[in-house]
Amino acid sequence: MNVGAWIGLGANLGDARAALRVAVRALAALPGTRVLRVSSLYRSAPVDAGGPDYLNAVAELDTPLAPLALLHALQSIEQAAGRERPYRNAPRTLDLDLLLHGDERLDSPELTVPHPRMGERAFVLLPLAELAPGLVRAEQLAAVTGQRIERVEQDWVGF
Ligand code: A4P
Ligand code: MG
Repeated sequence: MNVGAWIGLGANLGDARAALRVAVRALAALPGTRVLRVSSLYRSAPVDAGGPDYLNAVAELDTPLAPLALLHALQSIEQAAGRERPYRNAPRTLDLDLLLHGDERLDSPELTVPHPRMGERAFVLLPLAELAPGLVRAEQLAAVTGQRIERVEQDWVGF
């Protein structure tokens, strides 16, 4: 049975926009999976991290993949984009986070859903609120107004 899953996409090294476009196509190519919607592209200042500004977006999937299978698929897509992990929150060519997977609640180091930090991050909350306002609370948005973020492009995926 398929479920709705929400993916956070981010990149701040190399051609970040191209990496995010390739990533959305790779998501759409996962077994039985459809990309239902993709948010606008946002430019954001690094949060708890250094390096260049990030490009971020959120995608809504319809997928038969169970949470761990989907996480592993996300990691394969990151690897294919040349992701290296020299240290936590290092600048990256591509980061794919599993934000929500249906009503699933999981809490292990390998996979925690809902994503433990999504509620404190403008680069997740704004694109998510654009697609699904009901998933984001006004207090959460109010708490992240200090984080610099701008919406830079709509319809950037082109598929
Ligand atoms: N993991 C556990 N739960 C999840 C989940 N729901 N989704 C584990 C994805 N991974 C999950 O991730 C580290 C470990 O988290 C994995 O082994 C996985 O099993 P990672 O991608 O290897 O490392 P990371 O991304 O450096 O660490 P982490 O903790 O995922 O950081 P975040 O929270 O993803 O933050 N600022 C801006 N403006 N935009 C950004 O996109 N991203 C980060 C990374 C920091 N600052 C940013 C941005
Ligand atoms: Mg990550």
